[in-house]
Amino acid sequence: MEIGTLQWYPGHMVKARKMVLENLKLVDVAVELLDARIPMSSRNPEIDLILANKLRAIVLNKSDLADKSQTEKWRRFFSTEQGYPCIVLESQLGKGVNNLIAAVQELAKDILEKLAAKGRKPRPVRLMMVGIPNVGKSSLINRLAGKGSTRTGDRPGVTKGKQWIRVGKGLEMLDTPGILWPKFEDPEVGFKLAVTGAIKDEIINIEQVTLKLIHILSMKFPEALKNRYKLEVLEEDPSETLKKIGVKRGCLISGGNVDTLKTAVIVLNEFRAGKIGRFTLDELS
Ligand SMILES: Nc1nc2c(ncn2[C@@H]2O[C@H](COP(=O)(O)OP(=O)(O)OP(=O)(O)O)[C@@H](O)[C@H]2O)c(=O)[nH]1
Ligand SMILES: [Mg+2]
Repeated sequence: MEIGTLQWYPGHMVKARKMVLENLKLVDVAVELLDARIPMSSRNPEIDLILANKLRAIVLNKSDLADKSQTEKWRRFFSTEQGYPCIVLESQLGKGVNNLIAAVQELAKDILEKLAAKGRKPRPVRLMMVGIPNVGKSSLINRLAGKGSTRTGDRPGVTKGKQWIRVGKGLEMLDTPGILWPKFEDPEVGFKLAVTGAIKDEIINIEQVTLKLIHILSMKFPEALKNRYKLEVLEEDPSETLKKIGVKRGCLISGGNVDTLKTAVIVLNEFRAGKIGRFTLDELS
């Protein structure tokens, strides 16, 4: 499927990568945020290289929008098969945040014990968030920065201009997250990134993405789609279903035709807001 002309600027990516790598040097633990609706597609394929030699926790964020049993399967996959502590989170509401703090502290225990053995002064565990655009990095930072945290300000001697935020006792977080560009050759992955909002709407073909979404929902979750838009039956052709939805929602243009773009925007936004239901698009069996 053609989701639009995707342009990734190599220069921009190189710069972003360099910044992530530089910041990573300053921390003990990286928290890799994934979108629970697309745990595989929201993973930067180069992540293992970028995070090599770094302790890592994985967060399945936006779990409120994903299928519960799928999220549990993914959590087990990452923790059991890949060996990373994996925390299910809703960073908007802050649900699961304490589990994340505990996991980070547990991960860094050895580092701190080694420092202590060398007679060094105890210091907080340092962490940073990494993830693709829109996955919830800033929301999570704000959540962690909320209660009981203080901005520690510039710390000369570490790196000029970096802001550290103290999170409760014994934890410190870099206030700038590492943005990992999504990267894909597989158009299916491109679709999943577009439909969940990881790729800017300006560069995707909204109508095409929505038609594909309607197609998938019609095949896999027909009742959810019917219920949301009060449709008695679903058409075989997703563009016919889109038109029916447009009529229901009064998205008409002169001549009585359906404004399909306006309708597509509504469906896409309602999907992203979880109004059609909770779906995981990268499924584990
Ligand atoms: N439903 C839901 N929405 C969330 C959650 N976490 C974040 N969001 C929403 O997702 C959108 C993006 O969140 P941000 O925290 O700005 O994401 P980000 O990773 O910092 O994005 P960039 O700065 O663009 O890389 C916002 O509209 C948030 O309100 C969550 O757990 N559940
Ligand atoms: Mg952000």
